Amino acid sequence: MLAWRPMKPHWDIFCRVIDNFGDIGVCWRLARQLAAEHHLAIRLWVDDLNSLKPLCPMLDTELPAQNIAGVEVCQWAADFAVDRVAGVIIEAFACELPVAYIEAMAGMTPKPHWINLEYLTAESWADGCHGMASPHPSLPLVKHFFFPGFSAATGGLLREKGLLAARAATAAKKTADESLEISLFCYDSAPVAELIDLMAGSTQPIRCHVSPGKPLAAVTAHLGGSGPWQLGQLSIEPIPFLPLDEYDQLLWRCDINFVRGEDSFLRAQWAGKPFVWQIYEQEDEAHLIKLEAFVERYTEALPPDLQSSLKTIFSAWNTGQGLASAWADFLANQAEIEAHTQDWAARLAKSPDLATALVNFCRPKV
Ligand code: TRH
Repeated sequence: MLAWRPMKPHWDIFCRVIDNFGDIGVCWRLARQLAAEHHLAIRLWVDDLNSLKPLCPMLDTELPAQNIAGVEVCQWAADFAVDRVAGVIIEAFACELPVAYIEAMAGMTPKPHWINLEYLTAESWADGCHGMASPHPSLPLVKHFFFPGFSAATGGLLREKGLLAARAATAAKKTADESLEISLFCYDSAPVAELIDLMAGSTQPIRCHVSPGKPLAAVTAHLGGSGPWQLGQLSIEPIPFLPLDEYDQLLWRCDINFVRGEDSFLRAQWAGKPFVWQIYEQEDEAHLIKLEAFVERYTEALPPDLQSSLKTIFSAWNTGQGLASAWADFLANQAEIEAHTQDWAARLAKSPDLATALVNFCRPKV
């Protein structure tokens, strides 16, 4: 006899790629997790499948729709036609849903949940804005703002179930290696040339893995050629863009990770290794306030010397000022910074993850 199974609730996630990989990185990660851990029928609408391809090589960019990892990945084309309205709609980063879809939402009873998923910030104003309702000016619809964040008053952070356990299991297998392994993922505005010169003066062997695109462009601008390069004890190796989960493995394996934007920045925290974050630049240097808000939170439990060491390296990497002394100090405190980052990740992991918080937020109220 066939067992009766309730239909999976439908969620639609809309993602418009602004630039780089962060918008799609966050949406793809969230979509996968909602499907795998919360057993939801997820459609991910992406306007630029080419930006997802490097993170998810099995994607066929020619197909209008395909099922990967339990997610229906759909091309969000200009001639978007509404075939059904989901119970929960996630508009990622205020990407503006198709007008026809909004009108179809307004015709539903009950009305679907409409969530605007915002960018991650450690700034305290996110506490007050998380969950805020924004009624549509003319239709009977309400959109809610969902803020990822570091405090209990926000929607939390993306973290897959078992992530820290998987990291710990990999760490247990790592063999001792005397070289310092570094991953480099940054924008081309970072002081990469200065970092290379500093690393080249090291007496300890260093292996630096450079991601393609802007990080590699910054390295080649300084060294010429196409690599790999050997400068004294420093070897610099261009690496391919890794599928999402393989990138985690790289972050877990390296001793120091240079990361950027939003998603790699968070993954470096889950990796529990010393990391240096290059924040995505905004107009009028607004990003520096966002950077400071994070660094304050991340370092608040530390003694003044370690606090200063971290503040200095984050500032130097983002402003290009004072990298030489900041780097020396960061390296001198590497072991303490690693212990702190492990504690930080463990502390963050005690809060509900973002996907679970979203599911709870959109649970039908009885
Ligand atoms: O690529 P980013 O700079 O992306 C963004 C966007 O620019 C976005 O518009 C902006 O608002 C946001 O930053 C703050 O950095 P991010 O967020 O780290 O995204 C990179 C993604 O690529 C992330 O999901 C990790 C993934 N990745 C891989 O899967 N493999 C790799 O080898 C690398 C280097 C990254």
